[in-house]
This record gives sequence, C-alpha cells and structure tokens, in this order.
Amino acid sequence: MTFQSATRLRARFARGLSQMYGEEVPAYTTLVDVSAAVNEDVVGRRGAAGERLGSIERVTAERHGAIRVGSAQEMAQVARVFAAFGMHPVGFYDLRDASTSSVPVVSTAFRPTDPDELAANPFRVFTSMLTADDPRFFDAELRQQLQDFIGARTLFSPELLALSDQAIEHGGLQEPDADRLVQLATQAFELSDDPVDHAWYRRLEDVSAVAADIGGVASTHINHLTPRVLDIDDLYARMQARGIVMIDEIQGPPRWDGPDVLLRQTSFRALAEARTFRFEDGTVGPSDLRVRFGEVEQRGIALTPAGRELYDFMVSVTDRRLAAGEGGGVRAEVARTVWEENLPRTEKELALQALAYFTFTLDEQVWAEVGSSFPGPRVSLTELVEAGAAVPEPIVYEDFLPRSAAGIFQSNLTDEGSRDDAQRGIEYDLAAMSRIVGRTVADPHDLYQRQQDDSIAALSARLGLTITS
Ligand code: OOG
Ligand code: NI
Repeated sequence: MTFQSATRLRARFARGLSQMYGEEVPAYTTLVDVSAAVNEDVVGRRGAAGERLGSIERVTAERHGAIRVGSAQEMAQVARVFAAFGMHPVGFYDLRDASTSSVPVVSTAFRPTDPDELAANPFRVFTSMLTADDPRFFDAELRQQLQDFIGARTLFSPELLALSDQAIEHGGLQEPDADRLVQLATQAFELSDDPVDHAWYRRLEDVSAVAADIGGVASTHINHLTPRVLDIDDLYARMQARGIVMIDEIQGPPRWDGPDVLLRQTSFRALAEARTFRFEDGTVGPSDLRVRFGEVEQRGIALTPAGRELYDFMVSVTDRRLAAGEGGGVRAEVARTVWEENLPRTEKELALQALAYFTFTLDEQVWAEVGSSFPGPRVSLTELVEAGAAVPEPIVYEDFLPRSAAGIFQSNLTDEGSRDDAQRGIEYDLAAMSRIVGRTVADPHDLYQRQQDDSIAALSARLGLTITS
C-alpha cells in the first residue's frame, strides 16, 4: 500500500500545487470556489447532460498550470519531472507569431495521454520555453547575457531529477520517496523571495515582460493555475459581480445554442505581488510585479483537422466582419452569427460530417430493432449513426489554442515590448520540440483519432461486422 502509482502521484502533485498557489494568490481560491459553485449549479440544472463532457468529480479536480523555462536544458529537465507524474508532451505552439507584441516563447503541454489516465486526473501544464536565440527579440550581447544567467541557475535539484527518473522507471514510487518527490516538485514552482536584480529585470522588460519573468529571476514559478467550469459565461458574470475585473472578452468560441467545441477561456488581470529587489544603488527592498493572474476555462469537443479548418475559417470571417463594423463591435455577437451560419447544430451532425472526434456506443434497444437490416459483412459508420444504433459520445478537447494562449499572454502585458521583424526568426516545430524535450511530442490529432478508432474497432467486434467510414 505504500507504492504510489504515477496516477496517484499526479493527483497529489496537482493538489499540492493548488494548495501552494492558493496561499500565494488568495484570489485563486475565490476563483476555485466560484467555479465549484457554477459547476454544482450546472449539474443541478441540467442533470446528466451537464456531465456529458466530464464527470463532476473530474471537472471539479481539473486544473491546468502554466510555467515558463529559459533554455532547452531546463525544458528537458522539466519533461523528466512531469514524466514521473505520467504527464507527456503533446502539441507544439509557436506564440512568437501568434501575437503582435513581444512574446518570445515556444510551447508544449504536458498531460496524461491515455483516456483512463485523463479520467483519473487530467492535470496538465502549458510549458513555454524562452527563445533566447531569436534575433528578432535579442541582440547578440543580450542573448549571451541571458544564456549565461540561465545557464548558471538550477531550477530542478539533482535529488528531484533522480527521484523523477526512478518514478519513470517503476511507474511510481514507494513511500517515503513518493512524498519527497511531490514535495520537491511542488517547491520547484514556488515563488521565490530571493532578491531580483532590478537593473537586469528592467533591461529584459524593455524587450519583453515575458522574457523578464523567465530570464530576470533565478527560479521559476507557476504563472497561473486554471480551474475548469461547465458554464464560463455564468462564472464571468459572478466574478464581475464580486468586483473582480475580468479581461474584456472570453477567448475562443462564442456562446451559442449548438455544441461547445474546443476551449473557451477568460482571465482576470495580473495582481501586484510583493517581491524583493536588489536595486541599482545596492540596497535590497520590496517592490511589486504584476505577472501572475487568474484564468478559468470551459472545455468542449475536440475537432478533427477538417473541423479545425472550419474553426479557423469562422475565426477569420468573424475578424473580417468585426473590422467592417458589424455587430456593434462586439466579437461575441458577430461570432455567434458566424457559428450559426457554419457549424452543425448537433453532435450527431458533427459526427456525420467528421468535423469532431467521438467514441461510439451501441444503443442495444435500437440495434435489436434494426440489426437485421444490416446483414453485413460490411456496414458504414454513417448508416449506423443515422439509424441511431451507434451513438456518438464526444471526446473532450484536452489541449490549448495558440491564439487564445497568445491572447492570455498579451492581456497581461502592460507594455508591448519591442521586436525587430526585419531579422529572420529561428524556426521551431514539433520535431524540434521533440529533440529539445528528449522525447516524442505527440500530435494531439493522433491521440484523438486513436481513441475514436479504438471505439469503432470495439463496436465492430461487438457487432461482428466490418465498419467502414
Ligand atoms: C501561458 C499562456 C497559455 C493558456 O491557457 O492558453 C495558457 C503563460 O502565460 O505562460 O496558459
Ligand atoms: Ni492557461
């Protein structure tokens, strides 16, 4: 009973971080409380339909964190720590080009990839790496100084890395090592009291507030920890009513009366937090920084590449109409109209048009009635869905959206920073990120597709029929 599996360790890690962050940022606790109240109300109001995209237990415990590291070496190390908790790199996000202001990072997300592991505890961490080598942001001198500064610090102790490697090897750890691992991993993301070099921090801030947050201090910290809600509009209204100023808009898809897809997010502005500085005159004293904020999200159905293309098209139509002055300049209004014009209104239609990912269950009762009209040996999935024999169950989107992520970064920059777009940027992609983290970064579409294929294969075995698409 003293063996702690990676699944248990992950749940403990998520709880440990949540507790620590709640002590550091009391407004986070408010957000968690309001989220829980919203979720209870949704399930009370809508019953089982309210839990269609995740059980109330899963959703209530669900969080994503965001952290930022400074180099490929730090990225590879944090990947080892997360792997100990059964969290693997998924997806590549290039936020340098997703934003107009200066956000010099490329990112991936560490999360469970197996559906059962996601159901047990879906903790995920959006992890960004500073691109110190990108000349659009940093000249040769600053790049060297940054690399020296980051190269000289230790974010993850040898003890933490050794325990992580052991946990990876055995799929978990015995106590008391398990406890020690959770403790060290949690502490690695604690806000530090060590004095921040004021001149150095400000120098980086001139280029990018994100660069200063990453490379201006000697440790890393959680930037935000995000609870999941089942009704983000309700949450937004309740937070405003409590006097907490949220960013102007909910990022991602609009509210509408069809299926929720992908991810909707909103945040409240970064709060001033006391930090200790070493000033230019050599004195050490307090000042404050605004870098950490609160964020909340509502998750919808994962879209196939075709669905994602449609989504991108709808976003660009929304942008165009908004620029032309439609909808009184209110994005959510314009977007809702665009959604109503383009996106199917039902999950069944999304499945039939292969725009979103689903698993399929058999409706035994319907099958008893219609089964004989499908003598086989082949039957198409479309026929089964149309007959109501195969019932599509949505696969939840477990990842992030680059434009929303850039919006989240940007909404909290008080200053645009500076960038020189005449310079050629350094290219990064999923393959480059895999080399950096030292393990294969999964393509999210492959994971969703596999889950869908597995469920079709199980249905096929159950019916004794070959199911074609
Ligand atoms: C990460 C921003 C991205 C999200 O939810 O899209 C993100 C950061 O601010 O470090 O967390
Ligand atoms: Ni986030």
